[in-house]
Amino acid sequence: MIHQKAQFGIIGLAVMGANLVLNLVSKGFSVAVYNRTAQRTLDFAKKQNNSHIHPYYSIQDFVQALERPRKILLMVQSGTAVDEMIQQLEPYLDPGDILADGGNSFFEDTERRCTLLQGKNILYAGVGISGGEEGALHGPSMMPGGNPASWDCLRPFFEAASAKVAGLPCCAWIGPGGSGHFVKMLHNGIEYAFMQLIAEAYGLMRDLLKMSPDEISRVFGSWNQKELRSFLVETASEVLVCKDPESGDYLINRILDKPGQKGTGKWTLIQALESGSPVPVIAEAVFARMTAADKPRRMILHDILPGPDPEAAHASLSSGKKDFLEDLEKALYASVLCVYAQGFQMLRNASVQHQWELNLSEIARIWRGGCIIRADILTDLQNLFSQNPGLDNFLESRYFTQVLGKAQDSWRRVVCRGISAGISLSAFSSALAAYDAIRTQNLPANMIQALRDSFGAHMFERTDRPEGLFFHGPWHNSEAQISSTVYNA
Ligand code: NBP
Repeated sequence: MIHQKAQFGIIGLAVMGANLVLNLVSKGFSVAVYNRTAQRTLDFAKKQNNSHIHPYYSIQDFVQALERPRKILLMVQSGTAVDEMIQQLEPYLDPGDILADGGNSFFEDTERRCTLLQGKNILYAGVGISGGEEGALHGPSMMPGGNPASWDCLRPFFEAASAKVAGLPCCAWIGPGGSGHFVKMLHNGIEYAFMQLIAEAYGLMRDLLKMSPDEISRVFGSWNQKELRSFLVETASEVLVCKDPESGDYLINRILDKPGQKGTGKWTLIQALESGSPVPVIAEAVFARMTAADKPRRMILHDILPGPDPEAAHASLSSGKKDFLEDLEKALYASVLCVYAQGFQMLRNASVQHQWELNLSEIARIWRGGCIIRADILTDLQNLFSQNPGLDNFLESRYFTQVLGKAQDSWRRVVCRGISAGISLSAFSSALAAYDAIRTQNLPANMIQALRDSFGAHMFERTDRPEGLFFHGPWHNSEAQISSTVYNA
């Protein structure tokens, strides 16, 4: 009996891998599958019972069952599992075969693997995939990067599998090396910040306005009809009305306020610090999760540290609920804009630093469908970056300056109300502070320079001399006059 070779191979049959297999098979492709634990492969093949799914129980059989050049997608846990799989696969691969990693790998690992395999003529790609289980099954957003020679072979599979918006696949070649995984990492950073903002908006409605989950759900639902339309706002509306089958209560009321995190937010921050890209809302979102996760400390300090009377704050708003909700909608939109602006700015910086030549318009486009941060705002960003690819920060565009101009009073009222009531609004207030910082001509940072020079002789530039000339001040009695030097950076 002659076995037809499979067109594509997937290794790793947990949530993401299994659903991507089903997705590709539904598009008419034949897929060979392998999983480290054979039982998972066996269960999957038995459950699906689909002639287009070819299960294998040894790496060698799996590789030999694939059409050449072989196209293999790893969907295993990021980290050492990827290196282990590469090691196991390598002896059976031929020059020209394509190996792609669709997990959430750290982009520098992807760069390393890309270079390593390039030396063996194996075309390596690092593919950011977003959309969770549903996305993997029905169409994720896909961000492939790495060896560009891999793209022609991967393209038909990825474009078929990915989500479609306006008839186009939410998948585009991102660039060389680890750029695909970098873009996915930043996507996740934006996701962290967006979720923190939603959580804070929920907290204001729950604690300041004393609204029920049902009512809050309707508010998110109505916001999702307008500028804030997005997967996350829609999902917030949905999760709020889900009931707990055990207690009959709203499930949200029974969920412990201890969030988890898998690391992509932290990676975004580390990269932001290393590349000098300010992403304060993402930073606050990561720190807010850490603070929230430390529930025992919060329980102790709750009884010790004083705060304002929450009942008084609630009473003061009793007649202004409608106005406050209108303010909150505008404040959330303005803050979300700041998050995307910080994220895209970091992408631009990374593109320059790594010479990736990222196409920001295309990135906005492929994030419009399938992924967790899909939102209407991305349509505006796609158009904006396509009309002006060199745009440094999209908040400079006339459209967004007008939007922020209209929102800023509401934004300030929301942050003031929350702070007065003792409600922690780390993301909202960070977004507003960042907005105020970038629009301020004279920041008090001259004081920082004075202090640094006074105690550490770090020198400063002057307002009345050309930039690039550095001076040291006569801070101490023994120093009679200002000295200057030209800084040779
Ligand atoms: P997991 O991240 O939970 O990983 C489980 C898979 O990795 C199983 O197939 C497991 O095999 C395999 N694996 C492990 Br663990 N160690 C291995 C090793 N040393 N060698 C070979 N295989 C190994 O799966 P997932 O949630 O489907 O995610 C897959 C990738 O996609 C991850 O990188 C994840 O970060 C990323 N991602 C996930 C989501 C999501 O919503 N879950 C979304 C986007 C991206 P076993 O069955 O033998 O244990």
